[in-house]
Amino acid sequence: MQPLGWNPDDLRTKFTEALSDMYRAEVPLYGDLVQIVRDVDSSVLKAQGKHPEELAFRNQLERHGAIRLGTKDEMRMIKRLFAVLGMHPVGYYDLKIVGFPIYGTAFRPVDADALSKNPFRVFTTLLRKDMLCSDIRETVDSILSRRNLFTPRLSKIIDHAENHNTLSAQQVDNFITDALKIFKWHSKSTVSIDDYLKLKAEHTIVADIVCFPSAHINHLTPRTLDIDHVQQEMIRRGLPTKEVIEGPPERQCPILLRQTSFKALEERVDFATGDGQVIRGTHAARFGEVEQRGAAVTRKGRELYNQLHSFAVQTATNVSSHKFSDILHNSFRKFPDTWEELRVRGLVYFHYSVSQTGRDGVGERMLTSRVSLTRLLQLGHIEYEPITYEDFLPFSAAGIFRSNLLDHSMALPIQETVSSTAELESILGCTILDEIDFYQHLQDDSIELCRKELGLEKI
Ligand code: OOG
Ligand code: NI
Repeated sequence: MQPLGWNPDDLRTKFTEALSDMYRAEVPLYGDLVQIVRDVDSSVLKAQGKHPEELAFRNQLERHGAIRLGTKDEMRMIKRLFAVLGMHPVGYYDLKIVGFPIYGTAFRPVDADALSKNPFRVFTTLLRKDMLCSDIRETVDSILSRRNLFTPRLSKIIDHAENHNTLSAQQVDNFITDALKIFKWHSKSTVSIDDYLKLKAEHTIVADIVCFPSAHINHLTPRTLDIDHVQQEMIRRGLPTKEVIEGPPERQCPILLRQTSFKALEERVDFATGDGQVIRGTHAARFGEVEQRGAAVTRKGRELYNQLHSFAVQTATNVSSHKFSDILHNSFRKFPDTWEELRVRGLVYFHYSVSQTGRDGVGERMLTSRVSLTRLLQLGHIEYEPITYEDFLPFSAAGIFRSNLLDHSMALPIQETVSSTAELESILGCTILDEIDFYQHLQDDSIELCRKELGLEKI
């Protein structure tokens, strides 16, 4: 049992709400996006004959955000902070594939119960100094050695939570207040305009990570029931909308993750000159995003996804976004689109449960001790539903980075990379959960529960 005053799920929800309020105040356009999502989701529910109030609480919370960190110490410390919120590293994402000097993971809840309470995740990346030239690396080091994202009070609270497994109500409040400081935006840079421009010339993301006193959250992302509709509404209401929706096309059986965003805003930043003057500049990093989630796919499903997606991308160089969507649709004809076929071909993960017929059957002792899953499904003793994908897609993330940080016309070479998971794990001081193993376990556990409930020796 969690001690009074600290339940990681409740704390995560408190934190998510506080972060959302802060971001809406900082980026009013994000508030407009949230309103669009509410309007679209209400009309979807109405069309289904449901009351908008039925829009579950879980659906109204933000689903994810992202931060970019500069040092190993910051990464290590943020891992400890997220652990207090019940969020742990899942999945390895390497943005070197598109030439960005960063890699990272997503901190998120890992058990089904915690996910159902609030699935909030933070896509967290770390600057890879080994990908910078030595002159830039020195500048980065000297700037970041003076930065401390974590107040002494916050560090103490994290120590206390780890050592005593308890937090008082006051500590919880202070934790939220001080943690928010890490994610807050500052319009005053910590560096001179010359250093900013020098780092920006190396890579926009280096300037974004290094030149500010906080690790400002760069976007928040609510979930929607109809992302195509949201995209149309964003365009209709004049938001600077990203041209294409990232991820798979619209399907009968949604898979993985589809995302769109409004592009990062050009914001005013003051740079001190050292003699009491300030130079005004601008910086674009913060945006608003929407996501629609579908089923988690197996390794085989992911391979097929990658293959069909890259085929579409390669075929579609220099075509309009409209054309791209047609090409993507066509390419994905090869990805089965009924749940049964996806299941039989082992492309998607499912949660299995015993049906009413199954429960009745137990009383009547209708089954022999060993029955196959296929047979149990045929008999209607077991039902299934797809498991929701809770993670990210590296290629989609690359598309989001690209549309927010670079001139859109700038093509990025796709580079072959060797996974540096072990290196990132040693920085974090813990293992990174493989997201596909995670879904496999969820599926296996659900089958095992069915076996027990049906009193079978083997399924
Ligand atoms: C993170 C981009 C990745 C997503 O939804 O794929 C991401 C960033 O811009 O720092 O959030
Ligand atoms: Ni995102």
